Amino acid sequence: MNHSTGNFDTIRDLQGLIGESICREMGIYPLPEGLRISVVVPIYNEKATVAEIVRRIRAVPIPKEIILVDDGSTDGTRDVLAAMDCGEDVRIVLHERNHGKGAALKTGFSHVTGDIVVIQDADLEYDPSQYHRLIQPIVEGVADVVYGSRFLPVGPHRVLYYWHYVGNRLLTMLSNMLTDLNLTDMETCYKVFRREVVEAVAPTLKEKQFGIEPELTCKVARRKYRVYEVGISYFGRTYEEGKKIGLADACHAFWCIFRYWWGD
Ligand SMILES: Nc1nc2c(ncn2[C@@H]2O[C@H](COP(=O)(O)OP(=O)(O)OP(=O)(O)O)[C@@H](O)[C@H]2O)c(=O)[nH]1
Ligand SMILES: [Mg+2]
Repeated sequence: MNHSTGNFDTIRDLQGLIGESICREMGIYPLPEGLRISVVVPIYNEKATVAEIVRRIRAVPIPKEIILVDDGSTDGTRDVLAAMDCGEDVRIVLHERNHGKGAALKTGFSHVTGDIVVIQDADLEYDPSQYHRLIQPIVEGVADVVYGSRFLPVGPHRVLYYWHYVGNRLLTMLSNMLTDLNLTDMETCYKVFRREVVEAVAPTLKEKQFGIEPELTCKVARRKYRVYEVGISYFGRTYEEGKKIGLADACHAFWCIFRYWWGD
């Protein structure tokens, strides 16, 4: 189903057929004229998935720019990027050496020009087909920020590490206690912002690695932006399949929750 403005009539027909509220529930709604999203993709050693994630992002029928930030990959990801048949919608930015996901995001944020900014990991854990539902609260004017939650029941979820799940829940709970937000998944990759939010927050970002997730969350809460959550499906990968985040990252995230609660 193409939801873009070009198919405005099809969407209106569908709304007439099954009702506007059911369409909205399914993430089927006409996009505002001229709307464009910016998808920021931090990439570190993702040779096996980077071409496919770009293909999937481009397949989403929403006008967009894609900003690929290669964070000093050494596994051949750069060769894949160099060989990629990129259109004008794709911009590739290279870090000479590895700095971490937070640094890659900050670089990506400095290039965005779209109305809505979506963070997209380069592995295939998060599926771009969910963009319509993710941006919907912003398009409808009720949200400034949307988090895609793996813990709200929508779509398929790969059953994986229990202790990883417990760690995620603990970090989210602690973050909630200090920010007074009732999020269910603070650590999600799918964080979506009105561009104005990124312009206000990005210059202040300090965390170069995975501490970026609690830092972003704390700074959004502190500035009193309107935050929504949307349930997403999740196709987690194992460490053997390339997952890199570990206990040290969880401990650092724990520390960051306090640090950014204490002050910007
Ligand atoms: N691990 C890691 N990832 C980076 C780095 N720089 C950019 N990235 C990208 O950041 C994204 C997230 O990294 P992952 O290793 O998938 O970790 P994760 O998916 O957040 O971990 P989970 O929450 O457990 O799913 C991926 O697209 C990475 O390629 C870096 O220095 N280290
Ligand atoms: Mg991942």
